[in-house]
Amino acid sequence: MSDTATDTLKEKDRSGEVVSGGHLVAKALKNEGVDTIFTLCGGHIIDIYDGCVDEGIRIVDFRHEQVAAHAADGYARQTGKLGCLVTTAGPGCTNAMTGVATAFRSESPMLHIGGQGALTQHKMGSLQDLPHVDIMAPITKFSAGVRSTERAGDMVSMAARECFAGAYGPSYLEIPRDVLDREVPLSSAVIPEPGKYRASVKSIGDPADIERLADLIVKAERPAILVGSQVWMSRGHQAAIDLVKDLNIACYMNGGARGMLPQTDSHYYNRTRRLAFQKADLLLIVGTPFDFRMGYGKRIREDLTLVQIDQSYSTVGKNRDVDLGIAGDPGAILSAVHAAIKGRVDNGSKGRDGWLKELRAAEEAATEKLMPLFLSDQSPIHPYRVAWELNEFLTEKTVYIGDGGDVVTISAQAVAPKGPGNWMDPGALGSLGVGTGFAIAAGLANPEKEILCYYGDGSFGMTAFDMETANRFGVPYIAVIGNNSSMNQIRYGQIAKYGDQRGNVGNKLGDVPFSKFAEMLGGHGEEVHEANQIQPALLRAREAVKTSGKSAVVNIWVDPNEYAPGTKNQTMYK
Ligand SMILES: Cc1ncc(C[n+]2csc(CCOP(=O)(O)OP(=O)(O)O)c2C)c(N)n1
Repeated sequence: MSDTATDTLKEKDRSGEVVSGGHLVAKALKNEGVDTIFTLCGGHIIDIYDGCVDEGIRIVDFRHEQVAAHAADGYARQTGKLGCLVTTAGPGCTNAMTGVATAFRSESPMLHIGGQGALTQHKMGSLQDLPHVDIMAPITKFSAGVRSTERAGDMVSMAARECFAGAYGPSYLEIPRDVLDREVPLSSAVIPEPGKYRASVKSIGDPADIERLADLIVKAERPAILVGSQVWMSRGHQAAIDLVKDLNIACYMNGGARGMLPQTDSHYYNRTRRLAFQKADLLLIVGTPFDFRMGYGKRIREDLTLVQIDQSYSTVGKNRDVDLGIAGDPGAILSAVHAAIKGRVDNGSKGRDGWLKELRAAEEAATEKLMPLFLSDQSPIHPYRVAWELNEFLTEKTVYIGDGGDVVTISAQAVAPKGPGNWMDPGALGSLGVGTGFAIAAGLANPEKEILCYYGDGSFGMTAFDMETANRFGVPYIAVIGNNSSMNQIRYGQIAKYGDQRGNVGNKLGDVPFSKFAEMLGGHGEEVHEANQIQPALLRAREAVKTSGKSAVVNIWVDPNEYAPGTKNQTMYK
């Protein structure tokens, strides 16, 4: 057996009698259903790559760990399986933190495996040494170090299991270089068998609560449901769709659940959430917390019957009292309630037509009000017009990713993804820079889909260089930039508070012709200055991506003096 703490160049033993830590990691990842790792190389982690080669696990290497981390998160969102990020020690880990933290606040199941200096050099000041386990602990569900080669695979399984315990989320595992490189007899290694180390997470809570909820639903005259990201992440969306349609319930979607119902569905609502929160007699909140995006629950009428279903026990009733709370799997719970209702003589669905009509009329009125902005042909281009054109452009097979401040907030007013999983956003951490990693992940997970990322110019500048990674791995995408040469979402509040002179400080960017960036990488680029040129440019970009296999950039110059309503009343801070 080699002592790889000192002999890092000793040729790998391929006899099959021994196995190294990196190979055990790869075996355990394979058992978890991981088919791809997202990474940026470093001497501490290369044995994992060698293991992945043996196990047939695809290695997607990036130019920045933050992007790799967002991609691992995005891959989990898109596949419903464990995402896996592998980074080297020290800066490899710290660069990835924003991606891991984004997954933490978005409840996305990803395993981050990080390198560390050799155990034999513990606390001696080895290259890139940092206390990773401590650093990562507050932004993961589980953070631990692997202390022996024999346990490397076992600990991967343990960390992966934690990612799916309750509300999903990330885990971190630090593996010292010598632990990873050391070769041990195969017989001494612990490798949990697939399917034998997990309980089902499809729990429905107390069956009596299912009956109670069934009662509440059949008796409700004005029910509404808000379906959140957990429902998509746990793939409970079909159960939600079946319930909503059969019971005739007004359905609102947020986060990853957007696209679950298409805009054309009669139960789809999105502009009347506030009204529904005020006028419903029964409101079901499923898989989304009462956080700032929900005004901490304050916008919901006090005396309606409020039911909260969540994967996490500790999210139920947080910030807002509820009448009934159920912790468990959203899809399993909704299916169980639906089944319980099927036995009832009258499920109450017919009596709700008037309520749905009332909401529909309000939806239409709200859309009517926005139409002049959506169709504005002003110059410089109104950001609402971009949002409208993007929505017109989307197909059932387009995954829409939003990465930016104001322009992206505005886009949510018009863009309605046309299928489940076709919406990706950073979630509660509000991290700019998710777009490029998400786009690559979405492309790798869905080779048959078109990927479009709408960026602010500030956001595009943060992580765009990994567009080269997208091109290198054959997953080109359409990048659309709402370019206002500023960090507008922040700028608005600064101008309002400090006036024009002091308000334009620290938020202005240069005028960058980003189309040239796509061209530099061998792709198609366009600069768009007129509203009527948006759609033709998008269509040309679609064609160019198909024919060239390279990402395209449509750089749309938008009016820097137009802002989203949420930015104007600073909803995010209330
Ligand atoms: C990583 C990160 N840094 C800073 C912020 C604060 N922030 C929120 S919106 C915004 C401006 C974003 O500018 P851009 O992407 O160009 O979109 P715009 O608001 O101009 O439409 C900033 C800096 C953030 N959310 N995330």
